[in-house]
Amino acid sequence: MTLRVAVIGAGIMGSDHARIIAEDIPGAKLQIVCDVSEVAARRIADEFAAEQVGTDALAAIQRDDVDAVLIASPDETHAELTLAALKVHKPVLCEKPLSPSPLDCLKVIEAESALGRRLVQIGFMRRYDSAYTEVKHSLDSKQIGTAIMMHNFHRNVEAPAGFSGMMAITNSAPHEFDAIRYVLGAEITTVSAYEPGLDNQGACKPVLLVMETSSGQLVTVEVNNNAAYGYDVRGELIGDRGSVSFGGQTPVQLDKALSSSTSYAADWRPRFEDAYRRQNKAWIQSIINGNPDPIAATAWDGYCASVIAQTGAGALASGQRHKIELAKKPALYRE
Ligand code: ISE
Repeated sequence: MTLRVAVIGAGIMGSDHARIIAEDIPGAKLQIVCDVSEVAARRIADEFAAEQVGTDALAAIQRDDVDAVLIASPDETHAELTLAALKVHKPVLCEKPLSPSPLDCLKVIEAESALGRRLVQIGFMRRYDSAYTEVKHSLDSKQIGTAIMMHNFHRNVEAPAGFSGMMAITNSAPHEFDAIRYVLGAEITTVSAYEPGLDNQGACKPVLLVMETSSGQLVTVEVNNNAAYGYDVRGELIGDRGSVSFGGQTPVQLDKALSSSTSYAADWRPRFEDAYRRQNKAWIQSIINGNPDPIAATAWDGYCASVIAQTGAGALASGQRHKIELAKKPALYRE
C-alpha cells in the first residue's frame, strides 16, 4: 500500500517534510507540494520529484489522488486546513502549533470527536527524539525515583526580525510544554514568566518560565532565541533518587592543539533530524495500520500547548503567576 501525501507549505519545514516523505519513508509518496507561491512549491516539487504542484491548499486536500495531508504552512492557517482535511476524513500531520488560538484548537477537537476517530497528529517531534525517550524511560522505570523538578533550555542562534519574548513563549516554548507534559505524564497547572530588565535595543530578550504541575513538580523553561553560539536544546530531570541530563550538541568531539571542541547545529533541523524521520514514519505507519501511534501528540495535546502558551504570554505581560484553565478532556483523547 502506498499513501499519497500532500505537503502544504514549501517553507523551511515544508521542504524538510517533503524530503523525508519522498526519500525516507517506504509506503509513502510525495503526491503534491502546495504553497501560495507557485515558485516555492515548484522548487520543492522538482527537488523531490512530487507528481503535482498546487497553490490552493483546500483544493489539494480534497484531491482524489491525496490520501493524507502534512500541514507545514504558516501557523495561523493550521487549524483551518486541519478542519478541511477532517471534513474529507483524511489523516493529518500538522506542524506545531495546531493553532495559536486555543478556541480554534477546540474547533478541531470538536470536529475530530464528531468523527469518533483520531485522524490528527501534531508535529511535536521531540516525543520521537532519543534523548527525551530515554529521559521518560528513566522516570517510568523508576531509575531516578519520583520526579521533583525539571529544567529545560531552548536556545536558537538568532531570532528572526520582529521576534519578541512573547513570541518565544507562543512559537518556541510550545515544544517545551509538550515535552514536559509527555515526559512527566502530568498537566502544567500554573505559569509565571520573566524577562531580564536589560535594554538590548529591541532585540528579542530571553524569557524564563516557572511552572507547576498537577503532580506537584516545579519546572523551569529558559527560551533564548538570541543565544548566538548555536542551536542548543537540553535540560535535566531531577528525581528523589537520581537525576538525568539530556540533550546537548552533536556527539562528535574534536581534540587537537591542546584543546577539545564540539560543534552546535545552526538550527533545529539537524538536532532533531532523526526525531522528524521517526515521527513521520510512525505517522505513515499508523495510517497504514489504522491505529494512531501511542506516543503521537494528539489534537488535545496541541490544544494544551496552545492554552499554556497563551496563559504564559499573559503571565509575561502581567508579571503575575497565572493558572492554566483547560476545557474538559473529550472521551476520544482519554486512555
Ligand atoms: C521554531 O518554530 C521551531 O519549531 C523549532 O523547533 C524551535 O526550536 C524554534 O525555537 C521555533 O522558533
